[in-house]
Amino acid sequence: STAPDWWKSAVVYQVYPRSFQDSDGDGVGDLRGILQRLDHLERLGVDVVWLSPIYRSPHADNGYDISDYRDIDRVFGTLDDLDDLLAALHARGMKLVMDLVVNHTSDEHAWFLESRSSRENPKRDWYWWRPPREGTHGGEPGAEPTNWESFFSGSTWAWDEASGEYYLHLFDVKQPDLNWENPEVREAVYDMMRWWLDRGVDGFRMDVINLISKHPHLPDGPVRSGRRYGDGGAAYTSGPRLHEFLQEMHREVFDGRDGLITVGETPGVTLEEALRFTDPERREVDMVFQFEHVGLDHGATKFHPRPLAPGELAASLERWQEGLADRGWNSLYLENHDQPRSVSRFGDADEHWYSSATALATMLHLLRGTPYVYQGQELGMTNAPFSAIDEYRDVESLNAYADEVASGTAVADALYGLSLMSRDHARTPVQWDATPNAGFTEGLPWLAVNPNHDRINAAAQVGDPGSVFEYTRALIGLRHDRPVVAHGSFARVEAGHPAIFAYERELDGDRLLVTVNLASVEHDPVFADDVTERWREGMPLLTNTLPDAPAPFDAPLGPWEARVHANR
Ligand code: TEU
Repeated sequence: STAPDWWKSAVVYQVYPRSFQDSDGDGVGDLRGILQRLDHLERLGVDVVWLSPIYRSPHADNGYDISDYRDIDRVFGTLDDLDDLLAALHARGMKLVMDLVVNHTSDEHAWFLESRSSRENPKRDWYWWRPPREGTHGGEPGAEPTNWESFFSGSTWAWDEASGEYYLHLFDVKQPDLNWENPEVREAVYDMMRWWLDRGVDGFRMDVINLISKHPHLPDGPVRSGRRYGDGGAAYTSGPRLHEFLQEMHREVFDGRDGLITVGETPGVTLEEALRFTDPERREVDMVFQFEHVGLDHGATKFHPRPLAPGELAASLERWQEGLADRGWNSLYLENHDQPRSVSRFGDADEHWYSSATALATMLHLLRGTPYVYQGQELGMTNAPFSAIDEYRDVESLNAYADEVASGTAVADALYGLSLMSRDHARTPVQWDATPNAGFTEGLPWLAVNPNHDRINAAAQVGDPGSVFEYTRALIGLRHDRPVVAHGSFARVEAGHPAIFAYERELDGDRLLVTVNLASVEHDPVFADDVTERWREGMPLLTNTLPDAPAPFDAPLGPWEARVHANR
């Protein structure tokens, strides 16, 4: 895997360390816990492990608030543990990607403590400090320098009484935004990145990297009717110097190093922007996480979701396949630590759990791009059945709930939104076995284990050919065995119903036909004559209807049936 674009045929597995495996009984997952579970990852066949943040942190946002970039938080272990994990992954032929959270630090980071200490401090300008609006007094409602609403509710500005100014925080009040306009900030970040690469890590997943360049005038944003705060997105998403900063980072950090993988997390990114990020000639990042398909079901807010129409998900993914067909590269994901479980959200976890989990996996893994598997997705883990607010832990959920209830939403309605969309659904402990804490911990888990771990767990699935795990493993194997999966072209095939997502992949005469019914009802595919002609002699390669014999390519599709045919 020394080709410069080795990551095109790789599959990445995301570990959310807090919820993966606890080794010391404190109820929180840790690095030694991950070490104990490497057989699972190796058996699945993944090439790269991405770790959500394990750095020193007060955990206001589960580690996305970093107080020391060069040390491991005690709850997760030590630098020695990290070195051991890195060596063990490398020994098994897997790479390690670290989370890079440099849009903001923790308010407990030494840089911010200095910056906050006085207006004259040399690091004052490392963050975004601003006086109250003209004619107002700091701390009073409406005195904030802009009207922007934080991702986690409330204003993006926190009043600092001692130094008499506000600081900017797009996320939690404990996550002050770094000022990337200041070259010292950028140099400090690049230096830290080089330090990790020198230690042997293989790349970075860059948290909200498209928010690092703010419009220097910090203009107010539009306010939707009935809302107190405005949407500042236009002022800080894809800001004026974003690509300059990323190209500088590439020169300063990545040039001359081989075998790395970089992925930018870019909420709200457009197709045109994604092309700018991932066009290899621009030397920015290898790929980005776009958000279109995970925003389709958002209503007025993400906590007021709407059901998707048949075909909406497929149409969105198709658009991105087409858009990044010739230049650039897609990352492929349905889940991460911020999203509900895909089988609950896009599938049918109640009536067609196995079929819909495997249908979604088929669709995802055989698209053009680099697939990301989020821990537990390979087991078909589902949303948590939480019904009371004290079962939730996530700052976004707790703040949104408080906000809703304060503005008059009925408690039951606010809870309903969380029951569909809370980030905590992705964060319940990995279900290793059917024992009381699912094999995750000997102690009290920091977030409740999903009671369905008695049915849905790794011990029951690994080695069972009819399991979501083994099916996912087969899909990953296909990518490794058949270059057409990684490198082939993509073309959607019309199949007569929007809920049928059918597409062809082609590379040097090797062809695949992927046909997935993304619905809980049967659909009969209707193909054009040229397609029928091409696939009449096709050979079934994979289907999620075991133990039934594989059906012909144009047979009626049962609920969530998926099939893959090859031309040789
Ligand atoms: O997320 C950024 C982001 O835009 C979202 O996906 C976020 O979860 C938002 O609240 C969705 O409503 C990244 C991290 O993945 C997330 O865990 C962090 O909380 C956030 O940045 C701040 O670091």
